[in-house]
Amino acid sequence: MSLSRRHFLTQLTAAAAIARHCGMPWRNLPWLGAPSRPRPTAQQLAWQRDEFALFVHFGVNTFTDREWGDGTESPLIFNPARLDARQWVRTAKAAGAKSMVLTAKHHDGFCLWPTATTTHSVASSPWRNGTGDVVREFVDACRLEGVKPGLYCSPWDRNHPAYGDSARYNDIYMAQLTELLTRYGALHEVWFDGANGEGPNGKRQTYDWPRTWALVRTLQPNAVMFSDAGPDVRWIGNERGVAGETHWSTIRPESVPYIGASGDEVIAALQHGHADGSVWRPSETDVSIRPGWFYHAAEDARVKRVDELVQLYFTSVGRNSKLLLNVPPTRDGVLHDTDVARLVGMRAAREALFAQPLTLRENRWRADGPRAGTRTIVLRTPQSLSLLDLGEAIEHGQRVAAWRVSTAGPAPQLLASGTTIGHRQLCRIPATTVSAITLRVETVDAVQPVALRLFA
Ligand code: IPT
Repeated sequence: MSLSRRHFLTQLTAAAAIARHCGMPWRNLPWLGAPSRPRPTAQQLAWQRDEFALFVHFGVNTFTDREWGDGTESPLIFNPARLDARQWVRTAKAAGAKSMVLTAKHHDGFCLWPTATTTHSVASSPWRNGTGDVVREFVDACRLEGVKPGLYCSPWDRNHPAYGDSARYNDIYMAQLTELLTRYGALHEVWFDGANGEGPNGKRQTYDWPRTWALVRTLQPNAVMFSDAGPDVRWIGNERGVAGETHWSTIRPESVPYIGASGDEVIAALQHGHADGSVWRPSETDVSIRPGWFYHAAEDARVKRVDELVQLYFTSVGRNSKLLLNVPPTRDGVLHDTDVARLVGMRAAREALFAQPLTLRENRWRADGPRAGTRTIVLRTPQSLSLLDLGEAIEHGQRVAAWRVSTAGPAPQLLASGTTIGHRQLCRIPATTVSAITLRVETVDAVQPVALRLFA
């Protein structure tokens, strides 16, 4: 059988399966011949469908009360009395997170694993008498609890003497990444921070990103790579936890010319993406549960409230992004009780919001020409509606550019409207008693069914 015939039959089989899911004859699915648009790899799709991950900032800054160490810290200060990575990971699970990212090396250059590239690591610390490995304990805990591990390795290194001697430091950085990417099993995400505070008279390092990304692709082919410029996942453009209301997973790569680029146009591109973007690069919304990224006892009374954490879920996951929520371990090496309680509360509050799906009598979709569609939902009885949960089948790309939800009937009442949908669009509305609903979407090219779930 020729490849093209086999490809067509595969497409047809997939279409039939989706048609059955949507309760419509497959031949009505117009996107079989739809113009091709960027779409996620299997790894990007799985990464986004996880929706929520925990970030763990831990290192010498935990012991100096700083946010950016300057590389002069002594390894002797690193000595968490009761480090418990199992507690970190169990907390992540209790919060509903599916993956985690640990800062294996932050800007101060202190390595949380024994490395051959520098003595500025746990091997020179009193912790576990210099025989400890935080990265090992973290990935082992993740695997025991079924949570996907990711690692952050700061390109900026304020301790290593080679930093600024670009060729030499790039070799050092490749060696550090090689240790992290080969010793600790499969990784879900590799995180490249673009932060760099070197002033004009500071050390100027020219990184080799093609070499770096090729190394990760080779050693960890199933990991997604984060940075402002991807290649797989982009930054959202702020640390407040707020994705743009219009939010495309596609982007024009030239709009973010390099990692660490700033300026209104770059931030707008990160915040919103582009409908005509040539690459699929979904966003990660990173934000901390506390004012800082590292633990500071002075911030124990400033941990975000449950309602604030739920709102972050709506402004990230609810806007077609992924939430990476940072929770910093204390100097003892455990997550603070207050943080744990707020994370557990966030999950309970989220689950309560989605606990009462409305009971439907009818739920049908129809394409209205090549670039519009309508979903009509009839309820079994009039019910109170306060939460809309919309979603595109992003495995086929993202297409919706405008949507609106109204009551059905002779005098439709607009309940909510927006622009993009993507993986997920969450919208809270004032409680309204409804009997039937219509969702109308307009797309940038071919139309595909859009899911709509209704909650009390
Ligand atoms: C900022 C970096 O410049 C950016 O590249 C990205 O890594 C981001 O952090 C992640 O939050 S630096 C921050 C002080 C805005």
